[in-house]
Amino acid sequence: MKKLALALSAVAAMAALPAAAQFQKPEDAIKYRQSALTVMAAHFSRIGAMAQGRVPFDAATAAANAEIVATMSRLPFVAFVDGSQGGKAKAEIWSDRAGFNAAASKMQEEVTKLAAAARAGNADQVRAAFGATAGSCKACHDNYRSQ
Ligand code: ASC
Repeated sequence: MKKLALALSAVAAMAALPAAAQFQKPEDAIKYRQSALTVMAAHFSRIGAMAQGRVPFDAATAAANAEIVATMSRLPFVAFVDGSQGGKAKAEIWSDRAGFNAAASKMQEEVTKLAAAARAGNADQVRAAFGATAGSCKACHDNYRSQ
């Protein structure tokens, strides 16, 4: 537990560093944000499989995956640093930063609710929170991600 707390506070400290201090090259920032989003999606989809009834609901599995999604959801956005336009990121991220930040915050709020529902072990709440979270992913992708 102590190790986990240390690891999580290290993640929080890194996320708070200025982006320019974290990435030597724009490609590093692109790789970092894509990797974080990929890991987040992998764990989110495991909850989706339960929410959509493709696998039986298991509270501990939902909670473990939601915890990872919540941690990962804090990481990508510091990597949309100036000069790192590229990957699937649309130019609107840089021209409409306020809108992008709002979409990111909305997703993080929905993920927080998803994690709370998963910790409570309530399948109906997890299902509802999964849908709301997926909606927040899609809303951001529609405006800020190219296909
Ligand atoms: C996922 C995933 C996303 C979102 C999005 C929701 O599982 O990888 O990017 O959900 O598709 O619309």
